[in-house]
Amino acid sequence: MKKVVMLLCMAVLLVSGISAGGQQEDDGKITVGFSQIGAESAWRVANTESIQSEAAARPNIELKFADAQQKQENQIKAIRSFIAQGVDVIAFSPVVETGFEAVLVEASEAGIPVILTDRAVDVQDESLWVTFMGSDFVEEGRRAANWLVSEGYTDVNIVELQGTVGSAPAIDRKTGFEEVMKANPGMKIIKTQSGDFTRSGGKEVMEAFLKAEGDNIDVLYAHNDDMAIGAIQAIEEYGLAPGKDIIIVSIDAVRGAFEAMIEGKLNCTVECSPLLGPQLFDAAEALMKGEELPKRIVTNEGVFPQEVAADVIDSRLY
Ligand code: GYE
Repeated sequence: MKKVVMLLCMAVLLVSGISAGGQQEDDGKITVGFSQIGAESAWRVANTESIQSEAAARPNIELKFADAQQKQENQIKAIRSFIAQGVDVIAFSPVVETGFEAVLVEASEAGIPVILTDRAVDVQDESLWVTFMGSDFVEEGRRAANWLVSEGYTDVNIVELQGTVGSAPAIDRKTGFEEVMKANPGMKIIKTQSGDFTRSGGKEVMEAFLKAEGDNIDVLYAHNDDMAIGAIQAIEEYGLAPGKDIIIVSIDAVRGAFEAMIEGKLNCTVECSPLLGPQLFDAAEALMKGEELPKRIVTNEGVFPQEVAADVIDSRLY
């Protein structure tokens, strides 16, 4: 009898000691593999901080964090390595929308649930991911355009700094903005190009816009604050006053945008919260308890025009 009990105990230990991928010791923790895009913007840095600090604050969470340095191939490699390590949950913020199907099928075959944070993927089989948490980027684009309309900037030449080509926020922020433009035919986009969501990209592309169009530009719409901040520098170097000669609206609402607004150089920022850490680990814990998650978890966000910048800057968390 003793022998049988011992054997049983060993079997239980063996089974419980091996998780989905079969190589991991079970210390009662939930292991989450997270593939981050990189550190292209202040938004992304705040997003990483939110995820890492929230994981550190939860004793039941073990985070395996991988930085893809803006390369999709690195994200795919990281996800494959999470599968091989047998993590409990995979989470990632896809740099672009397409091209993730194969690796998501591999995760699904390994029985590992996938949570999308911040950005969506474009896959036919939506059961390949459990939930997508993050902002409504189309709505952000609408909000940026609606702010211009509400200020009377409806008969304007606009230049647009797009985010990373093929990324969900670049595609959606353009769509939302153009939707509002359709109802306001005096709003024209005269130049549009990607600045890859970086300050240096924003500056470089704005320099080219100014070279081509100069005084013809009334408004700059930047898909994120970092590109707007880079563009502000280009506008000043060109000899125009950002925020006055060229009206600027951008997205994210990071601290740098509030500083630029207080200096009168940026006119409006549309909020996009990077503080997804708590939501992410709540979802991972719920999954491990066998709970059902909503397919879409949308972040709550606002719009901040220049007039309120000084009043709210101290309450900003990123
Ligand atoms: O707006 C930008 C970042 O995916 C919402 O990525 C995110 C975007 C954010 O680089 O600053």
